[in-house]
Amino acid sequence: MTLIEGHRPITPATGIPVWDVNPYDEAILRDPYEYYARLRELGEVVYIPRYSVLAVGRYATTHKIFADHENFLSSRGVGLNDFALEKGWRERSIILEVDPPEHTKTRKVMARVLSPKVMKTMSDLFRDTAERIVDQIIDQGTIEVVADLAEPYPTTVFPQALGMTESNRRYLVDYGAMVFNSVGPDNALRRNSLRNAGEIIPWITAACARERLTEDGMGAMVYADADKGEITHDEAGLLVRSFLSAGVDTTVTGIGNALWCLSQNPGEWDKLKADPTLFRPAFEEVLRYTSPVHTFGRTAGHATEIAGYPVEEGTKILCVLGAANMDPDKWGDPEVFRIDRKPVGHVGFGAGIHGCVGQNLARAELQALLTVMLERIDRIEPAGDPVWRPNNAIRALDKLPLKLIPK
Ligand code: OVM
Repeated sequence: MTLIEGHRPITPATGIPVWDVNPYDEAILRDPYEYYARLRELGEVVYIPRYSVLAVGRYATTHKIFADHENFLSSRGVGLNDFALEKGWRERSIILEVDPPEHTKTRKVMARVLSPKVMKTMSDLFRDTAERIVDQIIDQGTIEVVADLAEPYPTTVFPQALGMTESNRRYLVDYGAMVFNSVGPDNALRRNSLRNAGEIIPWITAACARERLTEDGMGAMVYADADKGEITHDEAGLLVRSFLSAGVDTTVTGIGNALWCLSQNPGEWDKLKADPTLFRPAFEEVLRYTSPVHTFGRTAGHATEIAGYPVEEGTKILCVLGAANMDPDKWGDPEVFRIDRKPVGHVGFGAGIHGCVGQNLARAELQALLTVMLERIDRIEPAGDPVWRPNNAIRALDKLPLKLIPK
């Protein structure tokens, strides 16, 4: 049988609206809000013939699919390729691309290493590095956020927290782009980011080896759990790889998107400056408003249903988190960025058993950086048009010129 994007084509159930759209069109990836709105308007679930997939964008249904890991599997890949039919582009992740019971064991190890208690031990590192980088950019006056701040900060603190003895900013950023573009179809974005795979994957794999990691970082904690017999030593290496896959691009994007939101909404910056304890709801609102991971998929493990429509075994479902986070049936004035909204239940970190295990680390990084910025910078002003960097799974900036007005 001929596969489409590595999965079996489906015949959608009668009544499911058909939409001739390419969700991975670069124009949509750059400015997705109309696509999100149309997807929600069309129905609970939509069939997209171009890729023979279903897509969901209403909040309640998207959340329900993420909560239902028994019907909607991760082990067949969270992109368009069905791992039951074809091998992926790399050895599969043993936390992202597995179901229970395999998932339970690796998730427990990662949750312990990424616990709030461990995150507290990182706060000096996060704060000191933020001070150093913010001091540098203040002297510049006008900065380009992505190159001057959003990429440098995580690629400095994160490898240190992990205990990497040798780091490479370009490789880490490019590997992240590769991981997330690979969740999409075989388009130019995916092919271009995979071009350097032959050079980057061996570097990443080598960086995950125990002897390349210090004895006091998160990587060593994962290997210590292997010593205790909770996981194998090979599995420890793959979990360290998950840190490198999921921990860089996402936080780079979080920083860029946060500064985009705050620079476009100076009143919200002022509110936060006046009361930095609003950091937490402010960051959750950035996640709701920009959905750094805009789309992740699931695969129907057996015949099931979505909103009453039958769904065949093997169906790929695009869960459009960006659309769910903007659903007016869930959020009042969803297109308004309000730092005190407290958007409880947003799916920016996903939901259910696969919900982001690194979210405490992400918050700690963002908190350290934003706190230092709010202490030292009076105002931030756009200094040119923002440019988005299309990616099949991530909504990230390519360029954000900003003027910093120090206190
Ligand atoms: C992994 C992985 C990769 C991408 C994303 C992710 C958001 C995890 O390799 O485990 O979580």
